Amino acid sequence: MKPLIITCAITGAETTRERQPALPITPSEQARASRECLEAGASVIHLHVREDDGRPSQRPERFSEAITAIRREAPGAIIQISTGGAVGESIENRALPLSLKPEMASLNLGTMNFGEDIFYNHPKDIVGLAGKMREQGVVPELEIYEVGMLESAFRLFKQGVLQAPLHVQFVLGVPGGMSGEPGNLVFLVQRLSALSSQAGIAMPDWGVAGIGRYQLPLAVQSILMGGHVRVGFEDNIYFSKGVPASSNAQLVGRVAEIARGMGREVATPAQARTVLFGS
Ligand code: KMH
Ligand code: ZN
Repeated sequence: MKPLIITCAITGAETTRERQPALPITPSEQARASRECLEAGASVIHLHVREDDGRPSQRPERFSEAITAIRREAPGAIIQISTGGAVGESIENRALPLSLKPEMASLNLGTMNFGEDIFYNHPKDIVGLAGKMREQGVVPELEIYEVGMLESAFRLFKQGVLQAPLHVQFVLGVPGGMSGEPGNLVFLVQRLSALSSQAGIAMPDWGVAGIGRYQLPLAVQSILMGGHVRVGFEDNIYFSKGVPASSNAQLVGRVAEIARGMGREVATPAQARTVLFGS
């Protein structure tokens, strides 16, 4: 099996300091959290930014400050910026940080209910974001919340909007998307395999981000199934039932330890770059 790539979604757009006191908000807090995550076994940082008062932001200047701080303190990190932003953010603003040419960016493949909100991803906007990523040399990570979005991704691949190798992240457990029950991940991976064969491409690397209580069981399942893992305060603020995690790195460290205990090597940032970009 390939070494395990651990992504940490350190901040997100919805988690608050009130609910998770260790949430990194400022660029220097995000840089420190990223360093700790890399030391604990992560290689990719999924990045949202906030203004100083905690409001979610897509301002490129703020992304630039955060990226500069992270590069200084955690130089190996693969930085993946969010083009999802916060629910309700305009598509124009969501695209803005792509101008910074990060190594990777998230690309959300469909509209869905998102808890009590609606997360809008119009087909033309998905195509538009994918085109901007291509222009800027940014590698998309495909955020898949249910099986229809996976099928949409392959439609876009056939149309030439997306290129191989595809990088798939199953995000399971959002109320409105597929839950994180074990059978759902098995089904999605089987569909990914079948769709890849039909499209004549190698099985893409894939990972899973479990929301809330699904984070740990899906991580373990993914380690076993040969996938990669995302953890972090964007998706889950608890270490165990009712016990908040002390840091993002604590969540990363637990997954790294479980993986090593199960005989799966944890990727360094250099190894993760080889798996993701072939370089
Ligand atoms: N904040 C969510 C509505 C992404 O980063 O691309 C969307 C999200 C996905 O976080
Ligand atoms: Zn995100």
